[in-house]
Amino acid sequence: MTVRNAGKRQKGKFKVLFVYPNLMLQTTFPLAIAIFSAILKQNGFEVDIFDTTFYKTEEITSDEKRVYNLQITRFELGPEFKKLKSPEQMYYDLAEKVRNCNPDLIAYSILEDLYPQALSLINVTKQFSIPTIAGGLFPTFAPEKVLSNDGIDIICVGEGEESLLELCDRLRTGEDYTDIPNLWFKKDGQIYKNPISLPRDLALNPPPDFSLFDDRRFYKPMKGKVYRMGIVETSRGCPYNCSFCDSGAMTWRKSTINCESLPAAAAPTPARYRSST
Ligand code: B12
Ligand code: SF4
Repeated sequence: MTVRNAGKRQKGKFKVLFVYPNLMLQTTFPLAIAIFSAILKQNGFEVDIFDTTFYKTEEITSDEKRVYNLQITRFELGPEFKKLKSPEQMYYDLAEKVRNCNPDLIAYSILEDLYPQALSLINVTKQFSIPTIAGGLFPTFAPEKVLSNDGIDIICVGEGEESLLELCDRLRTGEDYTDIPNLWFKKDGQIYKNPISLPRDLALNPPPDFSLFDDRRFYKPMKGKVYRMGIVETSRGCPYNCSFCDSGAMTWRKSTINCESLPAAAAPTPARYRSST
């Protein structure tokens, strides 16, 4: 087993620090992390997040580029969205976060566009020698590439709900975890691959945990106005196979799920999450 320091922190509470590389001010929150946070908390784990949304990593935002290209209507985010911190501060803050949080597992969720930023964040977290997993679309479709990074120990290929919980359980008790479906890991310079599991039954997912995120993550411009909004997942997967899209390439989930099978609780409605319309 080559995972750094795995099994050395079995006592006390087990903490997972999510790291979310993001485009500047791309405010809609990552649903995967909100779901994982809810599942992990339900199972007695502690969860924290480091999110790069409010650092000035680009000259202008992707939404501002769309305004410039006449794709969307001009909009004005409030003054609280103008207080962005520098990229240098981002690396310093991440190191501080890891020191203060002292996590047992660091968990990255990575989209392809954000892989370069993820690499620079991994350069910071790898100095702490804490077991580190990466999941999401990019590790799913470029697993060897991501796993070849010496700051990444484990990759999740495909869906993470069951694999991440199982991994945390086994790391907490010090058990071997190398047979967990969907996870790939490194050993003696080789990559070992576990098979992909059956698709997750979405009805098993608890309501996403929104409390993890900065409140500004719930605001998004649309048609020139800024709305408070969230994401409700009613299906996963696609039966088609368009060559430019990765949805069809996820062969393990070809059918969608009828939203009627979802519990009402999957669509969170408390006043705190009300729509601003
Ligand atoms: C909602 C959505 C958005 C929202 C929210 C994005 C977000 N951060 O979640 C908004 C509008 C902000 C958005 C923006 C963008 N998006 Co978008 N978006 C989607 C969409 C429609 C659904 C994503 C979703 O919530 N799925 C549900 C969650 C639960 O699934 P998931 O994220 O895949 O996570 C599962 C697994 O991947 C895995 N997993 C994920 N992370 C981790 C981490 C760990 C540790 C583990 C173990 C497992 C794991 O487990 C999860 C649950 O099983 C997808 C298309 C699709 N149908 O998937 C595109 C999609 C993800 N977006 C895409 C892109 C390119 C973008 C942008 C980069 C576009 C741009 N240039 O501006 C931006 C930036 C994204 C960002 N970093 O925030 C591409 C990604 C392609 C790629 N190869 O990476 C997709 C796939 C669309 C497409 N087919 O091209 N997007
Ligand atoms: S673009 Fe992607 S999600 Fe849309 S139909 Fe084609 S394969 Fe399915």
